[in-house]
Amino acid sequence: MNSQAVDKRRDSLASMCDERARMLQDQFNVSMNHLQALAILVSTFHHSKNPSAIDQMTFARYAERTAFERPLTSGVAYAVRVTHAEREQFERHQGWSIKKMYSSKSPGPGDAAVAEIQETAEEYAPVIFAQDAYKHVISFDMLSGNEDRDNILRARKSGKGVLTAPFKLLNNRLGVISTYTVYKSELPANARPQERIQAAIGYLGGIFDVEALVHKLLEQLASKESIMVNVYDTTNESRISMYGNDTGSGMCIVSMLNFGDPSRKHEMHCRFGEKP
Ligand code: WA2
Repeated sequence: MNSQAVDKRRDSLASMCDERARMLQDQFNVSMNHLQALAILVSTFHHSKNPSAIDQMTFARYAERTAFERPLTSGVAYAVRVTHAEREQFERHQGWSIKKMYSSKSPGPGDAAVAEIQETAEEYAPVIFAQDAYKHVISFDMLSGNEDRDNILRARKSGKGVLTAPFKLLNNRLGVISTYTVYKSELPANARPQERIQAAIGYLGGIFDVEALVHKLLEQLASKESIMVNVYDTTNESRISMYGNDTGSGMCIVSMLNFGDPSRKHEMHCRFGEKP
């Protein structure tokens, strides 16, 4: 191939990659916005009403009926803040006890620290509502898993939507969790981090099923030539694959992705597929 033809191929790959990256980013953004709206719904109809107007059945039904608004998520869940002093009364009221995540399997190297924190826990974040596909997380303390814990602490300090790196969820699928905090209604918009931490009362999480839903999204884009897409979390030096199998060599185009959490970085890498 002459250099002009190579340039032309590169341009065509770049425009296809950008189109895919923009589409993925838009769908991510739309999903995140709707998660924030769900956090406001919980604040309005659960925390600001006595008695609450939301129970698990109501939440699950509403979440299911509005799932089309969150195209990259496979479910949502809501965890509530419970202090150690409130624990007993909370458990009696719910009719179940707060459980640690990952305690059924034998502890791995990273789990000892989590268990230790848990023994002296001052507070918990048990899930009380979940979309049906994630009913199994109800009663689990989201502060007892490293990724979920980091997300919750970061979300409530910042007041913004935050993301985990891709990790293996309780259902053994690869996922990314996005978290929005629900605050006591009197928190001013310009509150300081310390005030935010104190005023947090719950955490709304969206579960992004990147494996399945990114695939579905990319499939909708027809192209003459097959194109291989990989998505990475490039926040740390050792990048984490979010989507794709990273095979192939040759021309590779990198498109930037912005998923709305400034402390995480993502990239889309595109190559032409095998010649038919
Ligand atoms: N939801 C579903 N499966 C999981 C999980 C999770 N977290 N963590 C591990 N597997 C209620 O950020 C608050 C949801 C956490 C939200």
